[in-house]
Amino acid sequence: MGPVTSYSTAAVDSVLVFIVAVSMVFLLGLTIAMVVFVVRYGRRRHPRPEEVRQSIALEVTWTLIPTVLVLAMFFYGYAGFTLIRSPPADAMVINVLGRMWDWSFEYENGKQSDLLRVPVGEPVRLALHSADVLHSFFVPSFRIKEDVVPGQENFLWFKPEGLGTADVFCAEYCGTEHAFMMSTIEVMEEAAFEEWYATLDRLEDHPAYQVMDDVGCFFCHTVDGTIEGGPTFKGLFGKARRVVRDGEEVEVMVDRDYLRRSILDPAAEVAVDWDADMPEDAAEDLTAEQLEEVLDFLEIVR
Ligand SMILES: [Cu+2]
Repeated sequence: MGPVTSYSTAAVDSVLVFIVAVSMVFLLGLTIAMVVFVVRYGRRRHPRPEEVRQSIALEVTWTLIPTVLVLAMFFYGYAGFTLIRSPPADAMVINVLGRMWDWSFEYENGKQSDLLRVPVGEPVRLALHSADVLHSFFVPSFRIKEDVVPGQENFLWFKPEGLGTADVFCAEYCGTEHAFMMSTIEVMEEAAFEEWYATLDRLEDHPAYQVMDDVGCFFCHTVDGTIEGGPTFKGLFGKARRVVRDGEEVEVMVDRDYLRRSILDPAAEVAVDWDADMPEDAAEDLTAEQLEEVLDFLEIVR
């Protein structure tokens, strides 16, 4: 399954295909004509040059055809551009803050997230702000990109088609970790989104919280950044960390798979700064569904 697309994907792609197709036809036609002329009118077959008189018909033709084609490219492109620059008035507004070197998102109800979660099929307007330098918000699979200029609000809008994820990059060089300034758009079912959107401003309200409390996670792990026996959950998700795996130090991304492995088999990959003393049977009492809920929880503790 490829990344999710937006209404704008087809608008941009059709212009691109049109321009490439026209260019290919001309490239091919001109190349063939050139070769034919070289062979046919070369000195060997045509030792005496001939004077060519003007041809009104020819001149009109080769002026008109490119003019029509260029205008078609312009209007085709302009239609797509207008679409991309015209967010519907009822679009959900999400504030985007770019800073060296990450993206964060704030919703109309004050909810904050590192991931841009949106419901499928709904128009979303992004209000782009920069906390420091020039960034650029780029969603390749949506074919949209916009500079994020400090001191002013820029905008983008999209309407995701289908469930799944789309990558977000910074497309304006903004410092040493520019290449890591990435995020993800997660397109969710309307109901799942509503549930996520409405809950959670208190972590204690998350369905996994009570489960984790019962299991004893919070004896060693905090959600507020303080350090007890083990690493804090705050800000853990989405970061890279160095772990020891089979006696070798490697770098891993803290994603759902890594966290699942760490919970089910704590000794398999131990972060370099920590001792391997998490109980092996920590997840013993969790059902598969609860484990996924715990992962949901760890994803939002920020
Ligand atoms: Cu940037």
